[in-house]
Amino acid sequence: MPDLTAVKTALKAQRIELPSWAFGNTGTRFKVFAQPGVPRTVQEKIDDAAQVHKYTGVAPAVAVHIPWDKVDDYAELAAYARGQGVAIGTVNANLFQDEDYKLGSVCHPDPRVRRKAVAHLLECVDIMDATGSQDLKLWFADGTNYPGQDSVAARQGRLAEALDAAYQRLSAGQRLILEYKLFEPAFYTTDVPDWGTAYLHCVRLGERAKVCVDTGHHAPGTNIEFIVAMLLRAGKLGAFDFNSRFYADDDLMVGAADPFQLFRILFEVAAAGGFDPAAGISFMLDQCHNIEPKIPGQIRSVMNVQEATAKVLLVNTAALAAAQRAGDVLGANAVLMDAYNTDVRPLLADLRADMGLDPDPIAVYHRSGYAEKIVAERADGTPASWGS
Ligand code: LRH
Ligand code: MN
Repeated sequence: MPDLTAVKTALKAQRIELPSWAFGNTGTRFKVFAQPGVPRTVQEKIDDAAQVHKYTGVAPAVAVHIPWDKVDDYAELAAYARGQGVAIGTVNANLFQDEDYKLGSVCHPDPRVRRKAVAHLLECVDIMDATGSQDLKLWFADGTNYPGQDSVAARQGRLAEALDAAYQRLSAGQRLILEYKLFEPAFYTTDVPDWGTAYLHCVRLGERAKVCVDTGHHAPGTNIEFIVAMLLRAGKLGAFDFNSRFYADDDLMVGAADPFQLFRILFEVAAAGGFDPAAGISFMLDQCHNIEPKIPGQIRSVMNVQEATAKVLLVNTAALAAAQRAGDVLGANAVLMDAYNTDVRPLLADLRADMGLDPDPIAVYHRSGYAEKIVAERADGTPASWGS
């Protein structure tokens, strides 16, 4: 049986990175519903993220998105975050909201537009130098909508050139994380549509180029845990963008739509030793709380990752290996399902008590009055949004 002390130690060492943009107003192409108390500045986004860390103890970093989180002094921003008990994490480039990028950014047919896009990638590395961030995360909306619109091969060449420029700008300890997505906003080809394309570019770039698996970026029916196992085996899994979906890139709370899928994905992470911080995998949330309150939504999401992780760490791996060796199909499946069907909430409540935290992070957050405080304090000014 798994050693509960080791399980607790691993859970205490878990680090889940929060997306700054989850605290701002978000929505769909139909409507962005504004919520009262939403941050107006990146500092207020950091304040809200710090609330999630305060009550969960495992969310000590905030990923930023440029220019959504643009400031004059990024070193000062990093110092502000430290003052709030968190760190500035992954720096996400944004090459999908500028008028020039209609036909793409780094893959655009026009070299002027490509130079502009590469300049933004290099600016993001400058920001990493100032914040002390390790990861530059690149997701490209680039693609085409109609057959014949552009050359698939030519666009891959342009993409490779831009990735080379960004990779060569990195300093020791910094990584390039390439995120793939099947479609949207492009609806015929996407230039980085799947793990294979991302993997090929990362292998060509070098050791510090890794793949990001966003759990909402696959065709329906895709076995994501198989992709995770393959990337882990190749030493090319750098990060997760966790969320969940019923249909497309719904960006719902991780584990909400399909908790068993999250369990299966994290089981492959555990099987490859990926929870060891030395494995260098960053576990980030990438979500939008379009209709639900944002801070409780992030707290619930962190708890969903903790619960799936605890279940995975409770798998009796010795019994599983024995059943697998014996070809005992049902026996092996039962070992996994026993762990999955284990109610780990008491274990996590104990863990929080051990960490000096309230066993119920959402209840203690509501009791804190922070939600009412920010509604009152932030009544004026312009709420942050992913303003396209
Ligand atoms: C693209 C994506 C990417 C981010 C954006 C906010 O769908 O997953 O990771 O840059 O969402
Ligand atoms: Mn993502």
